[in-house]
Amino acid sequence: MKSPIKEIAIAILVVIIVAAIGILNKSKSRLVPLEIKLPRPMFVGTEKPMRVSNLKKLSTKDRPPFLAPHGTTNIALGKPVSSSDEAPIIGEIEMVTDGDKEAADGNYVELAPLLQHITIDLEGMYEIFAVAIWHYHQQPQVYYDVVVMVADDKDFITNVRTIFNNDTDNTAGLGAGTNMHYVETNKGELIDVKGVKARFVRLYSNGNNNNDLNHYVEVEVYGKSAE
Ligand SMILES: [Ca+2]
Ligand SMILES: [Ca+2]
Repeated sequence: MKSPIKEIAIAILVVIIVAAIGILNKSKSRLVPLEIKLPRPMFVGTEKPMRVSNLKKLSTKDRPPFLAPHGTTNIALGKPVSSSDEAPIIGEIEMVTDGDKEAADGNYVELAPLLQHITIDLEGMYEIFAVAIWHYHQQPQVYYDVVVMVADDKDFITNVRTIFNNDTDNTAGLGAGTNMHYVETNKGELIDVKGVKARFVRLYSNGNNNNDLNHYVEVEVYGKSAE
């Protein structure tokens, strides 16, 4: 004969286990604000109106918190970077992911004029939630044809997805985008990537409103391992 006490005890145990699994799953997918440490600002606002089409209004307010799953970190930090310009004019390509975002002289890489791109190898498959870009923020400047893509392979053949594109007239020949031009500031440009899975991140630019050159102070990729 079955003991009712034993059956009740088993039932209670089952309830506890189910509840515990529920709490565990919830904490795994819990959204928390991303901690993005900003470099020192070099200017406030723009002195004169800029003659750039489709330009996002420069906000002096703080960016609202960006929510991402608990455990999301900058997975680009210290990762290898390659470039279409193998011998940069100023600086080293490693500066893109060295963790230093300050605007100071000698703290950025300058690539050849017109359309150039850099590619970050995350060295594994990641679920990506945000990409933050600092091209150059010593002075208000707008970069043209900013196109950001992710892919599974370094040659961008497999599973290529465009996550940002402000080349509205398709100058770069990568397809016309719908994102806006923006003024570079210490806040960088934060792209909401919504959890796409990829290993490689490629960023294009095609000079800026002051000259034809391309610059990077830092690029951060926020994600979690997908392996
Ligand atoms: Ca840097
Ligand atoms: Ca364009």
